[in-house]
Amino acid sequence: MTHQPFIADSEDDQARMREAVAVQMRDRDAGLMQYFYRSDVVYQRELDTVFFKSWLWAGHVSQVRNPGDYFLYEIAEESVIVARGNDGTIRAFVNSCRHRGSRVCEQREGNCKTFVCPYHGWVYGTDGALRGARHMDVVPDFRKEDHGLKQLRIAERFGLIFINFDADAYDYDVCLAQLDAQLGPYRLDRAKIAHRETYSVDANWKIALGNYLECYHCETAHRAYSKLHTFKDREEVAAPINRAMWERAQRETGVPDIEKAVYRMFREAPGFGACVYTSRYALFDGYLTGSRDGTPVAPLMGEFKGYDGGAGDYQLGPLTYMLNYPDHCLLFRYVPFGKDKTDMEIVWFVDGDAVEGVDYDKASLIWLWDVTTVEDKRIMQLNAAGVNSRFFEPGPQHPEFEDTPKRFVDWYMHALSGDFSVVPPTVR
Ligand code: 3BY
Ligand code: FES
Ligand code: FE
Repeated sequence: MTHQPFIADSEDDQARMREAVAVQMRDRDAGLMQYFYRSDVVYQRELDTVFFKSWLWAGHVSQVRNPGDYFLYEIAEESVIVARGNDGTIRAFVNSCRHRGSRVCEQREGNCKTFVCPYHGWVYGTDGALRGARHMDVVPDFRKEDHGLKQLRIAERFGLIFINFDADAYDYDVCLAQLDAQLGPYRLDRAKIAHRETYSVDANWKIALGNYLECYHCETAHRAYSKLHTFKDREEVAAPINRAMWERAQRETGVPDIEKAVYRMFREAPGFGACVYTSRYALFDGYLTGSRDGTPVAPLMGEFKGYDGGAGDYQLGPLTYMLNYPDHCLLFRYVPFGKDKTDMEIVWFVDGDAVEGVDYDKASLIWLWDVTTVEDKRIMQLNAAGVNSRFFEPGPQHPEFEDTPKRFVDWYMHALSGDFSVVPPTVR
């Protein structure tokens, strides 16, 4: 699918952006300069070069189980309809009528036989095809088959539905298959969404995402999280605990190869915007899962047979992350709505057979990550306010604790300047 890139930048704006990119690239260790958070030109350009070229998590199969089921995925000024057609296929369409462009579907989710545009009543099937266009038969050469809703690329694996606005995007299913061993056994395809929450943050999306990508802040900002997770710790503290967990992980979870890492983040992704990453890291001794006191909060997921004291960390495309404990999984996604507003969404999954109030208590299930995310929202907003100072100058990024934000900045700068190439993975 082709789209209109934003074309209102003047020559001056473009020259200024090129210069800012050159300055930023000169010091590979520094954090992002203020310009990249504040410029409207940058925001419009990154929608085209980052968001509309990357694989984005749209939703879960449980939201479109039956023919005619649909939900909307919204990002920036775009709205996408994800629907299951009568033939059982899940498709994604731009929610913009092929007549005058009105949104065709207003409701965020539901089930329908057709989508009827509220403006002049054009009718589309759940497969996106134009079925009816009132009185248009008088228009010479009008053919309904030329005016179906615009379709997006889609990839579905592990019950997770991803979309891409770029028709030439790399085949993401091939990339996701690299995580079959480590993600498959949670059986997310038959899992249940126990809760979802949107945290609306007054900060640029790169501030919000940058926060997720490092745990240098965890010890200062997240007391509850840091009590349980070794992620905050230096290699010398975390390495022996992780090694012991990796040794017992297969045995205790019953999942072969659960501890094997895959590193294809950002520029090292198999194709642009098609990142896949996983590694398993340990909780401190005595903690089994990510709950208030580290005790189980739900039945074991899918094929899991026990707790290994570990958690799986995943990247699924550049803007979607998962943190999966043996008894529940969390999905985090970042969605920009303007350069100063980002929705951070969390989806809590439990095993498909788990019943609320019987097998799990929702408040206990969500406690840790709700508390942690409210803490994150506060520091993201303080960060956003602080970088707006005309005296702000980015400092160095820590070589170990801020290694992932560094990889992000490198990828982002390349994408912004139109370089979508990928590089071979570095051995870690
Ligand atoms: O940002 C946090 O609080 C932590 C750090 C790593 C993953 N997690 C989301
Ligand atoms: Fe949809 Fe006219 S804009 S029918
Ligand atoms: Fe955090």
